[in-house]
Amino acid sequence: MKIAVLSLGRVGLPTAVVFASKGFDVVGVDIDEYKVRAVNEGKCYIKEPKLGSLLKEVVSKGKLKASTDVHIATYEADVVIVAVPTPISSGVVNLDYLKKALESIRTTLHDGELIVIESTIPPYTTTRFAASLLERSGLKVESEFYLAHVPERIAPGRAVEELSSIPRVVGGVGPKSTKKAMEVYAKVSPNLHPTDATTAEFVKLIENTFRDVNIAYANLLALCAGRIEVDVYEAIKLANTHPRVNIHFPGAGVGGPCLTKDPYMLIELMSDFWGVGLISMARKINEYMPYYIINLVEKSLQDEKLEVAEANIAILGTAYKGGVDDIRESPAETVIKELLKKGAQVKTYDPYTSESFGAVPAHCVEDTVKQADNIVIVTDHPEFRKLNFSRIASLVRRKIIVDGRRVVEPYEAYKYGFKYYGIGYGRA
Ligand code: SAJ
Repeated sequence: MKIAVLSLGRVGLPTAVVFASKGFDVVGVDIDEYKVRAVNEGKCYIKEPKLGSLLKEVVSKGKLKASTDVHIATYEADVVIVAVPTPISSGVVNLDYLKKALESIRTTLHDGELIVIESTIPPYTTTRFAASLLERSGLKVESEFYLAHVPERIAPGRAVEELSSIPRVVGGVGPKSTKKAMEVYAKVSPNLHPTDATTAEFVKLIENTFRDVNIAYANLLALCAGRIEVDVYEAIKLANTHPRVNIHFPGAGVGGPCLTKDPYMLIELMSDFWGVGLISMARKINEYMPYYIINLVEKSLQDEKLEVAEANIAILGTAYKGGVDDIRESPAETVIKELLKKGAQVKTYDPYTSESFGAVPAHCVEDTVKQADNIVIVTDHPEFRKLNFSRIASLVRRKIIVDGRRVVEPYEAYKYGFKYYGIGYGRA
C-alpha cells in the first residue's frame, strides 16, 4: 500500500518514517526543498529520539522517499495523510494550508482512495469543509473515496515511541471511512478507538484544553502558595496521592504549538456563552507566567539593591519544554525580550537549540553564568537538574537563582550560598 504524507514537519516526518518502518511505501511531500533533499539523503533535520536512525533505515530500504511534487505523490497513493499546520491568528483558526492541501488532493482523487486529516481542526471541518471540497472532484465520499480525521497525539521528544504506542481516535465521515482508516492505522498503533469525524475533532481539542486548564490551575496554586509559605510542588504531589486528583505542575509558562492554540478553537465554538471564560481565563493565567518570572527576577534583584538595567542575567533554556529543541511559543521568548527591553544584559544557553531570542548566546552553563547577577531557569532540561553549584558559585557575581521549573532543590542551592526564588515556593 502506498501512502503520501503531506508536510514533513514535526508531525508529518515521524508519521512518514513510522509508516515506512511498518512496511508501507511512503512518499513525504513538502514545499521546502531543503527538507526533501535531506530526507532523500537519509538525513533527519528534527531532533527527536530514534527518528534519525529509523529514517536512515527506511530511506536506505527504499520505503521512504520525499518529493516536492504533491500531484504525483497523491496520484500514486492509496492513502493520503494530511499533517499541515493549522495556525491560530487573533483567536481564529487559519485553514489555508489545509485548503491548499485538499485542493491538490482533489486534482488526483481516485476511486478507493483514503484521505486522513491528522492536523488539529475545529468540529465539522472534516464532514463539511473537507468532504465538500473533495466532492467537487465529482467523486462521492463513502462510496468512491473515503475521508477520516485521526488526530495526531504525539508529544515532541517522544514522537517515534508514541506513534507506535499511543491509542488513536479514528473518526470517519461514515462507517466505511472509519473502517478503512482503522485498517491502515492498525498497522502502526496497537489501540484504536473508532468514532465519527466530528467527535474525533472535538476529542483532540478537549484533550489539549484539559491539560492547559489543569496547568493554569497549578499555576494559580503556585501564586497562592507563594503567599503562604508553602511549597506548591510538595502540596501538589501530596494532593495527587488522592486517587481521584491529578493536578499538573506550575512553571514559567505554557509553550509549544498545541496547548497555546487548541483551546482557542473551543473558545470560538462557545464564544456566546460567558462560561467559556473558564478556558480563556486559563489561557490568560498561563500567558501571564513568563511575566511572573520577570517579577521574581526584579524582586530578587531589588532584595540586593540592584536594578534590572544594571544586571547580568543568565537564562538557562530557550526551548518550550525539557528535552526538546522546539522553540515555538516558548515562554523564554517573552522572558528574554522583556528583560532586554528593561536594559538587562542577557546571556542564554540551551543544550538543545542555539536560539537566543536576541540575547547573547553562550555555549555552556559555565560560560552563561560567568559574572551573572541572576540565574533564571526557564526550561526543565534534564541537564539543568545536575548543575554543579560549587563551580557555578565561583563564577557568578551574585548568588541568586530564579527557578521557573523547580529543577533545582532549594536546599541544594542554599548549601552553596545561593538565594532561591522559585515558582510556588513560599518558603524563604
Ligand atoms: N507544562 C507545564 N506543566 C505541566 C506540563 C506541561 O507547565 O505539568 C508546560 C510545558 O513546559 C510546555 C507546555 O506545558 O511548555 C506544553 O507541554 P506538554 O508536554 O503539556 O504538551 P505538548 O505541547 O508538547 O504536546 C501536547 C500533548 N497533549 C497532551 O498531552 C494532552 C501531545 O500529546 C499532543 O500530541 C500535542 O500537544 C499536540 O500536537 O497537540
